Amino acid sequence: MPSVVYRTCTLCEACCGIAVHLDGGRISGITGDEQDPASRGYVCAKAAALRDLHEDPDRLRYPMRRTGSAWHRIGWKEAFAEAAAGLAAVQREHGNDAAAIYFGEPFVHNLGALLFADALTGALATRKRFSANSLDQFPKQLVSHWMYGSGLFVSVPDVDRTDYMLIVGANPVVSNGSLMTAPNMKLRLQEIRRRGGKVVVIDPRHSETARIADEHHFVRPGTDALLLAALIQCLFAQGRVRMRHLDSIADGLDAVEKAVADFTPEAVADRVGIAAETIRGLAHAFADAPSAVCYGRMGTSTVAFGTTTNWLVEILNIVSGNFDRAGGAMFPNPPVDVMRLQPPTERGRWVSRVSGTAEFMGEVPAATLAREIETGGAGQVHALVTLAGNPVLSSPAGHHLSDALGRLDFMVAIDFYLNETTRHADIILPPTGPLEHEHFDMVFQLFAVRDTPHWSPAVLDPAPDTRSDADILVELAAALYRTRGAVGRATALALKAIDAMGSARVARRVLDVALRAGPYGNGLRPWKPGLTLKQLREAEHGIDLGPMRPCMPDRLPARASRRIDLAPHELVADMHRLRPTLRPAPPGLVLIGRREPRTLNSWSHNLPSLVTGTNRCVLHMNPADAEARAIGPGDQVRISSRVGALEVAVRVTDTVAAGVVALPHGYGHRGNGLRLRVAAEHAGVSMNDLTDPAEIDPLSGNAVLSGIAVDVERCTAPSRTGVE
Ligand SMILES: Nc1nc2c(c(=O)[nH]1)N[C@H]1C(S)=C(S)[C@@H](COP(=O)(O)OP(=O)(O)OC[C@H]3O[C@@H](n4cnc5c(=O)[nH]c(N)nc54)[C@H](O)[C@@H]3O)O[C@H]1N2
Ligand SMILES: Nc1nc2c(c(=O)[nH]1)N[C@H]1C(S)=C(S)[C@@H](COP(=O)(O)OP(=O)(O)OC[C@H]3O[C@@H](n4cnc5c(=O)[nH]c(N)nc54)[C@H](O)[C@@H]3O)O[C@H]1N2
Ligand code: SF4
Ligand SMILES: [Mo]
Repeated sequence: MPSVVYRTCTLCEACCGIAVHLDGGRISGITGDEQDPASRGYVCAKAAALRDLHEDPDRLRYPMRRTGSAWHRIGWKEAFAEAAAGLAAVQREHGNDAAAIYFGEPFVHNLGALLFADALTGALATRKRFSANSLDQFPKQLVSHWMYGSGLFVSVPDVDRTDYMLIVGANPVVSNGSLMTAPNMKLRLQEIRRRGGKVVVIDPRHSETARIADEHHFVRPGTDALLLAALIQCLFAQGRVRMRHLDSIADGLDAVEKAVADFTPEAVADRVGIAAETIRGLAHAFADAPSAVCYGRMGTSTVAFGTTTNWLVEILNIVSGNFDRAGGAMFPNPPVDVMRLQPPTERGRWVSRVSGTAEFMGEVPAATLAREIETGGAGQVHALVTLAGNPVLSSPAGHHLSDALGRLDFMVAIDFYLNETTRHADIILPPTGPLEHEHFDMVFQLFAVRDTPHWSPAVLDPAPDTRSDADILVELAAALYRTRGAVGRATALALKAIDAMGSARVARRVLDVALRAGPYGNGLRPWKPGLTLKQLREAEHGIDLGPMRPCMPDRLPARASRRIDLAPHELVADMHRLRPTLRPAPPGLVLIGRREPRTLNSWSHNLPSLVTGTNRCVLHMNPADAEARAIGPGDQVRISSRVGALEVAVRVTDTVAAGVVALPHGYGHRGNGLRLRVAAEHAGVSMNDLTDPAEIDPLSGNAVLSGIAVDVERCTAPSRTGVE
């Protein structure tokens, strides 16, 4: 009997509504859900690939143990016991911090994993926590932590109502938006223009987003802080600063004015690569628009001044009067108010022993994981657990990290692929796939341009004797406590209760309580009406709770005394580090990344429907740079940086600025011991064999993945690469 199950796609932050068509217990197709209030039928090519993922013969379903280079299936009980024994042995010998844990990106798309991760981190009790957060958006979160009082209180562009959107270092037409849950960004941007507004893109690439914008300006990678400071300086100089209702709740405006005073358009123009007059024009247009919003993403984050750049984005929105108002930068009102359910975010309770970076939200920089393994002494990492992460391809100098993982005493991977990272594990604990368990997008509601909660039922029954991420986390934690013999009474009881009820039922209970306690709930007063899980489950296409609403100062996190700190001293001080960068840029090429519509970080290349067509792992190079190096279209080149070198085919294109080359990340499916048969045929090379782990944003610890100094030269051997 054909049937349809409605849910959300969990592959990226857009959280589109999908309709999964079933026929005889098999997926016959996946289409956009026309009735989903947020995505209204839109899906990208990746949604259909959820079927490939479900059916992928390479996807692991049962625990595996490695002996030398051979893998054998083992039972779950044995797997948990061995995993716990291996981790406990390392911790017994070297202390708790000798075992590290790395959380990857898909972790935040997985309700069960999110809810039960604390079971495992509690059992491991280690300060060596790493995650993709510090390869991505930590700068933005640290700015929120300092300015508003919580790293979970993040401003989001009100794309549906703005009259002017300044997009800095983001390519939402391809990425489908990030820290901005807004499906079908192409249409949303086109609608800005249709209602008479303007879209302006600042990017060293003439990106797919730039292609549909009114204006695009090439910028020298890593210099956005200078550009933003100049825009803000213009607003002060021209008396266009409008604080509106923030006047009485924001501190430090004078300090901001002083901090940007030297960064005039004339002072920054050469370094940024945009004429002073153009910068001034941008400032005017932004200030004069009925509403405007500046939105910055990866290009503002994964750079040496990531935190300062993200601060200046907030400041531009605030001082132009576009903060906490329709069409500006606003705050969602998520139905599960994660921020209020969590302890306040913290920074600096300890520092990384290898980089000196302050811990933020319990994490130290992912870029330093290899160094933690290689540097002897107290706190050296000897064991690792990865959960939904592939840091060998996603973190700087991944090739070095791969070597370091090979030297660990013990490693456990919670992942369903045997890939570049998990092949180093001793035990792999594979979870069920996304369509085999229930889901609710708790994290992405924090960034949604409309509050549209959506319950996702499981589409298919999991195969017999398989486990969800939630089950694995709980059972591994219980096994660790058993091995150690030391467990508090409350923890023992909690784990027992979860085991008895089943993690999925516990997750539902927790979610129901969280919804009732949230802004649309009944405040946990059963006699009052309000949003419950039952209502959410009955609304199979999701519920539309409306657009973002002004919320200042009521929703400012309590710890910030309901005030905004415009000028956190660390950021004001960082402007002194920024000043010397006004000097002319060093000569030579810099490397940036490039996301492709049919990729998803490192783990989409084994899905046949996403790897059809031409080879996408090619280096884009400006014609002037190619000519200067006698490089022709399709030539094979050697690209080298301080930490590594690789060979790749070139595409000569004026879509990248002169002086800039662009390569996608997430490729490089080479080496022994992988079980990625489709990806192996599209192996490509890993951009992160060139990125430098020594380069981090010192404030947030975020990796620098953009603007890497490289040399490119033509390979002497003739080559036929098929690229034009
Ligand atoms: N050079 C460069 N490097 C980058 C970036 C860049 O732009 N340029 N981008 C960075 C960014 S933004 C990010 S977020 C990181 C991502 O970095 P990572 O999270 O480390 O890497 P992913 O490629 O997302 O790998 C995800 C892993 O999770 C597994 N997985 C998928 N779903 C599940 C699940 O439900 N449960 C479990 N247990 N496992 C699952 C997959 O098999 C895969 O092994 O990469 C960063 N690295
Ligand atoms: N198709 C696809 N979609 C994805 C992903 C994917 O791998 N594939 N990954 C998902 C993830 S994990 C994330 S975090 C999001 C990221 O979402 P986005 O940030 O929107 O995606 P990116 O493609 O990294 O966009 C960064 C843009 O910044 C530009 N850039 C690079 N350096 C600089 C700079 O110094 N200054 C300026 N102004 N611009 C710069 C790049 O050319 C690029 O256009 O995408 C998500 N969506
Ligand atoms: S845009 Fe993202 S959420 Fe939407 S269908 Fe594509 S991958 Fe899934
Ligand atoms: Mo990301």
